[in-house]
Amino acid sequence: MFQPFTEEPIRLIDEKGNWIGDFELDLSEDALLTLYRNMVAGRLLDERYIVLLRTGKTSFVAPAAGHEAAQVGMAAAIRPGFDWVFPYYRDKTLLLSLGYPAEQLFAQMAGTVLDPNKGRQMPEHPGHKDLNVFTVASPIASHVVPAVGAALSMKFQGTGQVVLTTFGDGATSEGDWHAGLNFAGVQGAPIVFAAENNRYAISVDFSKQSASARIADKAHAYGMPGYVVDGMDVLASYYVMREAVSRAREGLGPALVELLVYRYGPHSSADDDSVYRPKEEVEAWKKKDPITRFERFLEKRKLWTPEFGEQVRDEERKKLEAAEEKALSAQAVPPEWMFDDVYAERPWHLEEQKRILLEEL
Ligand SMILES: Cc1ncc(C[n+]2csc(CCOP(=O)(O)OP(=O)(O)O)c2C)c(N)n1
Repeated sequence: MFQPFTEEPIRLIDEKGNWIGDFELDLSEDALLTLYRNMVAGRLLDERYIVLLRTGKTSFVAPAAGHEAAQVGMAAAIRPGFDWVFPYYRDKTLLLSLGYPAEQLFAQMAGTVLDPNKGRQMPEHPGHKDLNVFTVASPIASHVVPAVGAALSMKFQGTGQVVLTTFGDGATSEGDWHAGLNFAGVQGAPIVFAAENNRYAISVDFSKQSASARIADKAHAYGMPGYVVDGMDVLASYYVMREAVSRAREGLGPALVELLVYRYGPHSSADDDSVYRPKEEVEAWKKKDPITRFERFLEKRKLWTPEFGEQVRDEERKKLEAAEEKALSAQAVPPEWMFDDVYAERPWHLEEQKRILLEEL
């Protein structure tokens, strides 16, 4: 349905909220409203994380406001709990939309016992075995190679599963990234590579990252289609991802999807973005907000009013408040848990270290 390697990003909703696709929209009203609700919930979750940081309940946040449409569109295009996701640290809205329980995300941020990973990762590094979510890894692009390996095993076993892996524009300069795409292309692995291109890798802007006009162009070299998408448009993000996922599921091999987004906040809580980008640039991007754009679209279809928007925000805020309360009132992860699950059977030296730690404590 979509042509790869377009010069202009693929768009289905214009900034006024008009549908500009050349095909029939085949999503029910409920499905459209779920996309909306998931974007609102992701934005609110992001805001709460910043409050956790400022109140000393967590130590690190990677703001994701501006990435919601891309992440919600991706989540809707795969089968949660069946397909595998290898995400990166900015994917809270993707994970929430996949059904990752909010209380477990909050518990991961605060290191309480409700974190399925037992508080062993730094904040913004969740993972979920039951949901087939690979634990986020800090070294940029290091998850891309294992994602390809997982996809290849699915191909060999004929499971019909697909892998989705996400990363930022900076990740595309890493050797791992190129090795992963090359191998996936050669082997025809059922994987979709999704670049959330927010134009900056911390302070490094895209012009210093790559001499290619588009990340999607790099797909040529690896023998797969590359799509560039307006990632502030939730329907474009969804439909292009859906096509890439179904190609992979049918055995047609991998694809690279570049979603053009913008992060409104700093790179992380350890960054001051005012030193490398003008405030006016951020403000201009906020005017293209993906949630507002989708509200305009829904309004034209009589599915949205300002009162309804307020109601959705209230409902989602209440759900998140309850989840946060549950997560943060749980016990802090006991330090000795670090010795669990390292090996199937704990070797003598870890027993020894555990004993010493408990004595010290
Ligand atoms: C291998 C490696 N090098 C450097 C870093 C430090 N670092 C953390 S995030 C980041 C920028 C990544 O930017 P991008 O991939 O564009 O994603 P974004 O954070 O913009 O969403 C860097 C360089 C790292 N974590 N791993």
